[in-house]
Amino acid sequence: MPLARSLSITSLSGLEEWDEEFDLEDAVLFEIAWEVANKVGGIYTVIQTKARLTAEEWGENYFLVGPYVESNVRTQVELIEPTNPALKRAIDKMNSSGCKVYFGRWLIEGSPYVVLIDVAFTAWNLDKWKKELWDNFSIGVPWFDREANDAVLFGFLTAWLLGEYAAQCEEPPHILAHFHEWLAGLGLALCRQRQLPVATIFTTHATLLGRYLCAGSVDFYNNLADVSGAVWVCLYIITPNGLNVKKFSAMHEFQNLHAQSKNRIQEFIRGHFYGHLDFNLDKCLFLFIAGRYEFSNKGADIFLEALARLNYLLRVNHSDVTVVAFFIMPARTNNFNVETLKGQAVRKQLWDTAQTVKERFGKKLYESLLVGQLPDVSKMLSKDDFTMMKRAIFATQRQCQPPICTHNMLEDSNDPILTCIRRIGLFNSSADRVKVIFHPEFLSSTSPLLPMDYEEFVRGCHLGVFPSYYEPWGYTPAECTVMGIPSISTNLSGFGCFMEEHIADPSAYGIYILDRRYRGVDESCNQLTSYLFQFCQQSRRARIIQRNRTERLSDLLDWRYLGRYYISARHMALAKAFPDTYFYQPHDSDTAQGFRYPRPASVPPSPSLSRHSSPRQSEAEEDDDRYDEDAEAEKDRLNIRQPLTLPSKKGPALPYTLPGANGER
Ligand code: G6P
Ligand code: 1S3
Repeated sequence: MPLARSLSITSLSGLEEWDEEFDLEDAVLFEIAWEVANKVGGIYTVIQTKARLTAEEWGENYFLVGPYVESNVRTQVELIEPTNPALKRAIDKMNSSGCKVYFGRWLIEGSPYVVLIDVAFTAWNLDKWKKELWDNFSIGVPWFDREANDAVLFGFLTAWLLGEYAAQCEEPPHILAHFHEWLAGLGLALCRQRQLPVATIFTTHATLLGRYLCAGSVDFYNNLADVSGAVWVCLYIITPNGLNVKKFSAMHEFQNLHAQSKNRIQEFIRGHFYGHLDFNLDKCLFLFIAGRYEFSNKGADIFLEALARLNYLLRVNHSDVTVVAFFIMPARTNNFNVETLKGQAVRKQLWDTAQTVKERFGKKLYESLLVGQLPDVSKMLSKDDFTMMKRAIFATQRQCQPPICTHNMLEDSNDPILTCIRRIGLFNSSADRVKVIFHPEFLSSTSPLLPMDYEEFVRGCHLGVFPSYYEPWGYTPAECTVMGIPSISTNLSGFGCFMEEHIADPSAYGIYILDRRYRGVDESCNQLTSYLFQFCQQSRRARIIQRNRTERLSDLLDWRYLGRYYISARHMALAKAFPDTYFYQPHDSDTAQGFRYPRPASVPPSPSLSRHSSPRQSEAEEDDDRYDEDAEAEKDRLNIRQPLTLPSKKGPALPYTLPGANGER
């Protein structure tokens, strides 16, 4: 019998990583998800960003399993011969039995191997497999449900692959299969039913039941006792998701990126609001919400309501700040609308006119200097120049308000965002201090309207607002954090709870966590309004400091740290399935409280010392962004870095008690 191996971790630069001496050599990890090399939503981000870390741990024995989608493969995958002999035999065997299974390298960080299964090619098995599903599990699948049919095919093919791989191994294999979401989950059930020698893990990222219950009229969180145990499990075992954090060598580099991207958003605004640019773009704040279009689950409802209240507050307080709130949520559309495209065309025309006049002006100036004369300024512009400029100005006249929606909506009259906007009356009028732009399509750098990819757009905004009601984790605020952009999330989202647990004063770091758990909707909406109003009252300097702090939290969201939860789960599963070979040693720190970021060092200890509220400070000083940003940042950095040396060197500090962490089998 092989020696039982224990699992240990070591500390590295303050962030602990698993000890490489742990021998996983003969264990093989299959990670199975419908979103492997196939972007549908957040699960793709989990798999894609985590791949590097997982490949580092498992090397040649890590295989991602997903669906074969030709268009994706053409752009993302290099098809090669299978590297593992047993896997090659298994794939060959399946292919000679009427399947189409491909092997390749996914061209992302970590270059993991992928096994891609063409589910449509095996659709002839569907009825047979559905019958098996009914006979063995009493699960019936309607014939017309494409998604469920794909899940059946994918599940059976995955179980086939794992069974075939086990059969092709010369020695009894140590297979670990990690299934993501219900679309892949059937494979796990079949592994169990067929008693395959496979250790299994299942991760759900959200549940349809949760989505529907929360979006409906059920007061879900106050009636949890009536909800079945299964839903509890789906909602409350949460494994934090990380990101690949890109660190810039210079502290201020991400601030420069903010300024560059903000300029590009401002250009778009100039076009969108042509003829109504009666607000100061330099005092304009960009807020946004983005994600799957689930109006109330993602909190678009409460955000709109809070914007209406914010509009009122800014107006009655005679604020010179203008807020532009973007809603980036894909809906069914018929392409961009004419008025929106026209806005960008008008802006472009103004720009071209200015360039032409500038060139003519410059030429005259040059010629005058060449002959040693100072130019007669009154003659520098010709009649033609004036005519051209007047025509360009006339083109900016507009009879309607700047549009709310950038696209022609297919269901305009009953679209939830538009319906709500009609009710609350935020129509982008001149008097409104809050303007709204609904972009019902994900962003793309090739868009004729707003040619920016999502990352650039986030960098250019001031605040991400994600007041979700149903959000198992929530990547959007995490993405903001690693780019140094403050965000609002809720204590009903995995991200919000995680940050609340780890940061002593989250809002000082630009992490606003809305209470949607213990407050009613109206109260939560007031809280959101007050966060937004406070944010609007900050000076530029305060925003810069806050962004520096936000960005420094990014270590906390790095897979190098959060990957440990997945690593623990994998090691636990191996130890449970193969107790003679693997031994999972839970550490004291598995149940420890974790650690907390302290309050930032540069928060003034007393209000009397606060520079931002100092009555003697002039507005110019407030807005001066040339203060010693790096010194301020360094002060915070020293204060923050320390707690990142996690409490135990023996094991990962797990703020959540993982199931089975007490070692029971
Ligand atoms: C960054 C840039 C500054 C710029 C500032 C604008 O910090 O480095 O040069 O002034 O962004 O900040 P704001 O919050 O007003 O967009
Ligand atoms: C789900 O995607 P969603 O936006 O539909 O999975 C994500 C990745 O785990 C998670 O962050 C999100 O909360 C879920 O909702």
